Amino acid sequence: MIIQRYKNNPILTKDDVPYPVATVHNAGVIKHSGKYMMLFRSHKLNGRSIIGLAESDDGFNFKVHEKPFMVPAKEGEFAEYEEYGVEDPRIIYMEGEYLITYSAYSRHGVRIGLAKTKDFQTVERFSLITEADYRNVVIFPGKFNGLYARLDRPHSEISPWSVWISYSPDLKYWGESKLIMKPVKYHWDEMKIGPGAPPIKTSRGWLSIYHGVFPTMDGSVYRLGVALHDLNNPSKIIAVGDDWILQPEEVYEITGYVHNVVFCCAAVPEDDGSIKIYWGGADKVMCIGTSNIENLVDFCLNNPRKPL
Ligand code: BMA
Repeated sequence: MIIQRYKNNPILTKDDVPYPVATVHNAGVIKHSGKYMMLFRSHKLNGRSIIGLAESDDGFNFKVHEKPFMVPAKEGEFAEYEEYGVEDPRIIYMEGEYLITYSAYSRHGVRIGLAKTKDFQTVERFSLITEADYRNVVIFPGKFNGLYARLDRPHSEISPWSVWISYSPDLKYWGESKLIMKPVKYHWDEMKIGPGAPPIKTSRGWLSIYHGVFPTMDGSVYRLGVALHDLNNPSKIIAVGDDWILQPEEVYEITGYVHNVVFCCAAVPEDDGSIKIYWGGADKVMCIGTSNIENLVDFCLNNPRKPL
């Protein structure tokens, strides 16, 4: 197994949250001032989602803050687009601040919001950075020819949902969009794929953990895979690992709010070359596993499938 599940999974559940929620899942995690900060999604008891904050000294044992970190905006330009909830945050650090991308749901569809924080005490919404029918936006923690870059996942009726890249000079206006990775027919990711954790810089390329979905008679199965992007030109995919790196196997991944789901929004690289990978189990609990960064890069390179 390329990922070792932590023996005390799940690491966070609704019972750890001091306000009423039905789930704790799909969390972004990043290190801040020596602590691991986790922004997790919870379904409220009306079925709509909010984002909570938990923190930890070791990345495994988290304590949840008394109040949610982000709830749907009540006024201003975001309110109309967050009416149905805020979901699946991803966090990166750049230029002195943390950038949080999240899905904003409303009667108009799902689009992506970008919020910023410096200290995880206060949060400021910056901009809605896509129109409707986008999810899973991860921003690279680096610039390319002066431009920010993101992986995104527009919906499509004609072609299976795929990973695209877009660029921006200011985080607000995005363009130069290009399709870079597609699902493969009769493969574990044949139905749709989407970016997972924000990409991690390695000496051999940007390592990107993504999710892939396979349709079965019993509903969809969500698994995780890895891809490697060129260091200087992230629209070029060097290799995609052919096999999944994680699939639902434990009880807390097979049954929950939505069964057979492992869904990743975060991975934290450590100085010793290990990596902590966080995933939601069955849309209900938070889990962690560890792996080795170079082993994951080898996993892409040794047995690759075509990106397109
Ligand atoms: C996706 C999103 C994720 C969720 C997954 C599995 O479409 O809604 O937030 O984890 O389905 O239910």
